[in-house]
Amino acid sequence: MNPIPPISGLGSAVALFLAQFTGEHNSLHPAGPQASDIEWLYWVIFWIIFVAFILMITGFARAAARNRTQAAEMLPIMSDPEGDRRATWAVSSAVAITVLTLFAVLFMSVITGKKVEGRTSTNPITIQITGHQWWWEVQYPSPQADQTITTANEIHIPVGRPVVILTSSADVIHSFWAPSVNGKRDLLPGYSSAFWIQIDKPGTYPGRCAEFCGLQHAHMGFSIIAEDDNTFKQWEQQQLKPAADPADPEAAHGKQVFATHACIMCHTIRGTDAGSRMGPDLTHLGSRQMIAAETLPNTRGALAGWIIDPQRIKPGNHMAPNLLEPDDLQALITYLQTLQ
Ligand code: HEC
Ligand SMILES: [Cu+2]
Repeated sequence: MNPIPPISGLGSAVALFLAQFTGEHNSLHPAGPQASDIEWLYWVIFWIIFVAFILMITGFARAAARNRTQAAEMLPIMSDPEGDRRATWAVSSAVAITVLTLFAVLFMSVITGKKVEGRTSTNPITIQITGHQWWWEVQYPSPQADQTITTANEIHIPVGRPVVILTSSADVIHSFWAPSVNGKRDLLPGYSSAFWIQIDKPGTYPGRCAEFCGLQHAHMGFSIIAEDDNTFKQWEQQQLKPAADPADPEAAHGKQVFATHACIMCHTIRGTDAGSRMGPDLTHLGSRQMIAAETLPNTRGALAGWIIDPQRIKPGNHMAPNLLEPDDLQALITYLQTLQ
């Protein structure tokens, strides 16, 4: 028997467990008011359970110690009305305390739920999130169609400003969860719901799909990027622009490759003829950190690997492989990288 696999399995389990206590993917590192409310409830319940645990273990230990001395002589069963009364009293008060504590916890979770739901604002930012197998469509709706931003997997928001997230799903049930920002929210097909988030500290906050949704559920990440007002406004202005025209022949060739291959059947690049919404909007692909729902960094090499054989990287995902000539592939990537 080879002892290595179980040990390394244990090692990664421990690493995974410890990972909860570091970094931003953590409900105990709240980044805004909703997450702080949830953290408060967590600690209240934690300490109640901790006290109950100590009381229970103490009770067990005392009972065990007492029985050991008495078990030596087998005592006959004797009637002991005084002892019975005391036992009845002890059990009844324990039951009463338990019920009261559970009601208190219920009350506090209802209050916390109301607080998390109840924060409102007259001037929020609205973001529509649509779950797809296995990526997130992110839209900043506007009454004017040309003022609507569409992107994927990376959600930019300004620091300190309330944001309404509207949810929906294009296929199956997904769940939107950024632990340091708010609780899990299911995205249900055919049903839209809304909830609030707010982040008070600039940074990048990771999130995951938290409802098993098929083969690539584990590769369905997103991030919320909280930035100061000016940076957010700049990002917003940039995203509103249609795609930049290719500045050099290589990029122009790449645009041609995109337009003459299957890409246009699934992707949108605003300002070109590509207008399909099966896959992520690529108009500003170059402004994203990661691709394929946080699966790969947005680099030349990763783009090449992804475009040639996305099925190898994320088996079962809804993008087909593309057999491109090396020249065409290079030009295509050059073009995609100009889409800032
Ligand atoms: C059959 C539909 C389809 C075709 C054809 C297709 N794609 Fe995709 N593409 C997708 C889907 C779906 C995703 C999202 C995959 C995921 O993350 O699970 C995607 C993701 C991408 C991404 C990553 C985007 C991001 O922000 O994560 C890039 C880049 C991309 N496709 C480029 C291309 C190019 C270039 C072509 C043509 C050579 C192409 N695609 C053809 C459906 C398609
Ligand atoms: Cu999922």
